[in-house]
Amino acid sequence: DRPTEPIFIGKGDENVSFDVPAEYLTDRYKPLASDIQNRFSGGKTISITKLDRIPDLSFPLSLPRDAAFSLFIPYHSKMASKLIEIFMDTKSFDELLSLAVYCRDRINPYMFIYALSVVVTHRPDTRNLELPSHVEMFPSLYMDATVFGRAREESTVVQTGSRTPIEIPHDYSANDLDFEHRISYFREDIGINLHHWHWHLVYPFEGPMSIVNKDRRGELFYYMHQQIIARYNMERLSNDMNRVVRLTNWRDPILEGYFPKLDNILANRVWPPRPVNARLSNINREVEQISFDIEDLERWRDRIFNAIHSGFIINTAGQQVRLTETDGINILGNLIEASVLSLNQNLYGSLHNNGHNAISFIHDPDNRFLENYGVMGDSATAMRDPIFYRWHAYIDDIFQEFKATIPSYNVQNLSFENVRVQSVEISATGIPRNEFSTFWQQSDVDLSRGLDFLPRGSVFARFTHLQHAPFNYKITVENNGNQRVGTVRIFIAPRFDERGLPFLFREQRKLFVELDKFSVTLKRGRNDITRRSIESSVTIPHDVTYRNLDRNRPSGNSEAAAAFNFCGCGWPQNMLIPKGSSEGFQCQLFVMISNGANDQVITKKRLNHIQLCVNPRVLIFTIFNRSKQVENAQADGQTCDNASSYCGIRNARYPDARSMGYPFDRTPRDGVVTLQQFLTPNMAVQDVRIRFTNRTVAPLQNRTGTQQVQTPKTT
Ligand code: CUO
Repeated sequence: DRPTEPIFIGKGDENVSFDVPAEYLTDRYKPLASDIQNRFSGGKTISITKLDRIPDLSFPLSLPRDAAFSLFIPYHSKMASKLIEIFMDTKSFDELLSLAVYCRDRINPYMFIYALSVVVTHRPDTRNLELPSHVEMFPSLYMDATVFGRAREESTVVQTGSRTPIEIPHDYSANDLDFEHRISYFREDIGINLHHWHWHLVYPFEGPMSIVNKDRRGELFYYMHQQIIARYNMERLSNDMNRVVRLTNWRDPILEGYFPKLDNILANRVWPPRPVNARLSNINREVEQISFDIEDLERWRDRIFNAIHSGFIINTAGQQVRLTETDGINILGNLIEASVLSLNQNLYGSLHNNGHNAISFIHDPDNRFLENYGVMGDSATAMRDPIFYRWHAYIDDIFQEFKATIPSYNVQNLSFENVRVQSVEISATGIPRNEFSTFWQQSDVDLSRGLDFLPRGSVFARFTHLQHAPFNYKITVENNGNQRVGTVRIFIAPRFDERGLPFLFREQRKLFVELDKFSVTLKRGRNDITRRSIESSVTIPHDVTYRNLDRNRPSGNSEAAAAFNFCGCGWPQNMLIPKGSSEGFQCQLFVMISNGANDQVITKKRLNHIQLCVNPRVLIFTIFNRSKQVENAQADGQTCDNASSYCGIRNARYPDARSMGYPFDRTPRDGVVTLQQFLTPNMAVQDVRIRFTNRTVAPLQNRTGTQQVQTPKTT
């Protein structure tokens, strides 16, 4: 009399059922239980322990299952936070699994998955689990809606093994009549959007303090988004576009429109578009319990600028808290976002989050048309919209305003005594020295985990993304002191502005994009350092971004499967280098070696941290599948440190004691006008070019977990 509920896993044709306590079934499924069991029996069965007491879920249950859930809406994020707390409070893995099964058919699925993902990635007994990629669980958030009709046809009519991937055309959301469309390959890149979703999963702004309160979280909010803007601007300049214009006047019409072409399968709606010249207005939507005026945004903005210029903020007790050189940026990051760590939300509000809300509800500010939020309302989709960058350029400018109030780095802050960087060059097979080669590449992603129709089995979508040929850095360093540890910091920036004039340092510094950062031991005398592009501290490898994309990937409980699946936060390796241009976009590669003794962080292991995700139809199986491995895993075995520059390190403090963005995060010292004048002997600059070839490389058939990219022949 214990009916079995089917749960599919996406890989192959396996299916797994849960032996669910009868009391757990919802009223709708109770009468159907044995029928369902008959239809799906034959796979593995997993027994679920019945809990004696189900905790009070009434608050998270108050969101309808088919409502659109947005973390930017405080009412929703508080519900998710409550659910996270309830999951975190379960005493054992079995209890968590049981409660998750109970919730699965009751709680709003998007909230359920978000909350469980946060929990799974932060609990010591689950955080080593392998979870499916978000794009496989919710493919509709990441690609053109027409793909799914075609996938349905393919998977219904054609047998597994004979199916051909469904190609997503390059120009599915607009054409070149829209000027901004030139750069849609960046905005709509699946890996970039996955990174953003993961970042916000690792750094939620609401939730239990044990999860939210991570080392330098506010500062990382500033830095990771600053780097997005720097990267976007470099991408724009390489496409002959101007740098993004800040969204400053919130009463003017917004020039950029965006029509996402995405389905919102969970809410059974299409994602609302935003026509050109839409205007922001006061928001008052009872259903999401959200209301604020444009004037509120302006008031918060003015108070924040006031605080920056006075050098302190006022906390809730009415006391002044100084915005110091070391902590000021972290305080401001949390205050402007705003996270629950904001020292005074009454006074400074929630500028950034409500900017997202004002934009995402621009088409229906009072809910008279019963429309959901637009793509700006979800971290998985926000980066598709050109307005994201205008908004974040504005937010970044506030942080820059603060950075201009703290002391500039003097020569001593930048130098490393007796260390001289003599040269830096980059090289790649078959490509001229100091040139990067970029081109298009196709990749496949398995849609079957996120589709709920039969028959099962993989069905792939094939998308085209930017790629570059892997390259090496060669750095020659002279150390005239004793053996020491240094930190190598590598950045790249464009040389010329929109008018073709060389950048002045005060502008160029904001465009420096971090490419890598790592420690080296410098012996006395000459040191030749070689570093591969795929080792970058800002990126994760291609196959980690797309996870199960590899058809030949190791599976099961093997160590190999575990090692390549953990850490989903990280800039996608394929987007490390901007597109450049066919003439060769001219850039400057910058290398600095700073004194490792000053950069080091005393690492205390923390109990909380990290990422991941899950789909109602997939997740629970996945947890179970890995439970054995969890028992055997060392508690802190995996550090997830391969993209630490933008994502931090799991269970540890941010690995660099310097201000994030060092040495470019501050205005230059007196007398420095050009990059050359900024340099100290432990730095070097090399002119480089990024040459784009308009060719498309076919998907790799045999992936092994590391990136293998062929270089196309130049025509
Ligand atoms: Cu990442 Cu505005 O913070 O989207």
